[in-house]
Amino acid sequence: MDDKLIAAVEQLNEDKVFKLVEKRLKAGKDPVYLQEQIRLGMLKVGILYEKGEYFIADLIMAGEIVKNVLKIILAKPEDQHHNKTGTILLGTVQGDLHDIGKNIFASMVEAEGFEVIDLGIDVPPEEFVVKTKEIQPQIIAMSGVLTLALESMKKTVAALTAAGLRDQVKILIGGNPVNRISCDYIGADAFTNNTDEGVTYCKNWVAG
Ligand code: B12
Repeated sequence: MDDKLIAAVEQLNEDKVFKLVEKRLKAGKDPVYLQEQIRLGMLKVGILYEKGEYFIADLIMAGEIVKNVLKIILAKPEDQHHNKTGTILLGTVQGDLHDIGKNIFASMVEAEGFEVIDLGIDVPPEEFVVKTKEIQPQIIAMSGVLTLALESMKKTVAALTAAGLRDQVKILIGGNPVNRISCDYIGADAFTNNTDEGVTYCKNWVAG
């Protein structure tokens, strides 16, 4: 574990986070490892928020720092892939505005050659339905960090089923509150709170 980097994120020390990340990247550290350290720092931010030591403004600041530093960590070399692996329709579900985990997942599947149509945050079920008809993705990936996101995911799968689209797509759900029980309740094909595992699901699905 990279204690220094984790602490810099926890202390919302943007300068230090950037300096440490740049240093680690130059030294050849794996971007996926660095991204995981950032996530661990964010977990500590969440704990301080729960304890009442940090406030919403701190969460917003933490979100901005991480968003900016991930641009450096996940910057991908141009022309990495020429053949499209598949298409993924992605979004943070209705009522949820958290997008850092979603954005990490997007960068990772793009690096594997997937085309990602990112609907952004607070995406209503109907928007997933309309875009699924339009784009015909092989995979729909939904992100949610709040507990309430589980209900939105369930509504989204129900809306896809009602529109007759459910059987045409694989559905992946990701984020802190997802687990086997919620996956069954929602009616998704797979769940994970680990982006690497999410990428593996997507690769396996398009490989048949
Ligand atoms: C930053 C942050 C915010 C920022 C978000 C900025 C942004 N652009 O995303 C802001 C300030 C907007 C915010 C707002 C709120 N937040 Co907030 N937030 C956080 C915090 C500190 C970090 C979240 C984060 O980005 N983590 C880092 C990323 C990398 O981790 P991640 O999102 O979990 O994603 C990883 C996996 O889950 C997974 N993953 C995620 N999505 C997907 C999708 C796919 C397809 C796959 C494969 C994988 C995957 O991969 C990622 C990488 O490992 C967490 C605390 C925590 N411990 O998580 C609270 C937290 C999530 N927030 C919380 C709360 C309560 C709120 C507010 C309600 C606060 C309020 N009173 O207003 C609002 C809700 C706004 C809304 N409607 O969404 C609670 C949620 C409690 C709950 N169980 O519902 C938490 C847990 C804090 C706490 N401990 O109380 N928040």
